[in-house]
Amino acid sequence: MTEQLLDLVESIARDAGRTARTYQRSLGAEVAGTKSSPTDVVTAADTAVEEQIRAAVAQVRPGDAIVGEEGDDAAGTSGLRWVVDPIDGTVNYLYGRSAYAVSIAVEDDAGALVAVVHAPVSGETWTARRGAGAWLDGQPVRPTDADDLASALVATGFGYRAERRARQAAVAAAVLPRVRDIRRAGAASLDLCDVACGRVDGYFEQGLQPWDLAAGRLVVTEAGGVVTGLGGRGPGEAMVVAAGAALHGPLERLLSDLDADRLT
Ligand code: LIP
Repeated sequence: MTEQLLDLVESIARDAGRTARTYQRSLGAEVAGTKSSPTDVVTAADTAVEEQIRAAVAQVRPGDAIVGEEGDDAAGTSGLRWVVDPIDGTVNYLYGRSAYAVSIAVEDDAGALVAVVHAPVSGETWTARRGAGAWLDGQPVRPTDADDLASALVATGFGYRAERRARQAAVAAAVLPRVRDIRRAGAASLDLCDVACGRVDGYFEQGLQPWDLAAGRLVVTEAGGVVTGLGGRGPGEAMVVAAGAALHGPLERLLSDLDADRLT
């Protein structure tokens, strides 16, 4: 059953990616509005792509619930819930940059069951099934074995509100001399997938919403990585820390010492 469900999610994500790419190339990704701040933009593509995904789900699995970044929550009767970020990496998308993804997870009461993160420009597609593994373009993926912060390449991101960015910048400044280097790609789902396939050793960010996190989290955990908050708390808006099993502890302790999950 989950194999067929994953195939359906991947098909819908790829179709959505084609729409996003078409908008980006031909129509231009113009700002249609803003949300939490003047820099928290939404484009016509965000809305169109999410509407396309919602319509596809309603046609094939009408009893499923849907939670998406751009639209209203849709209740369901099946016990399954689709968690959708139609274009994760919206600012990259707006500027014609390639680091954005269609991120879709389907959850049951125990969490994510299947996940797809599809990058329309590169075509790379990460998939995961709970208890079965995680793949990039059909090949198994795993995090690095890094266990030493000083040689770790760590990704992070920053929020849309200036007061939160100021605090995040202070945390990043404290982390930077303790690690090899920092990368800021601009799409949480791709940052998480980079952890899963070893393109970075770890990732942390405050401010992620459920649709930023849901799919990438399953890809990381099914690849053998660890995704938590700080101090034994689960991952969420306060903090997401993702890494291979050996590095997660040192990175989580560093961020805890910095009180990095203090919300601003
Ligand atoms: C983005 C995240 C990214 C974060 C950005 C933004 P969006 O999501 O994927 O990690 O740093 O501030 O929240 O808004 O592009 O869907």
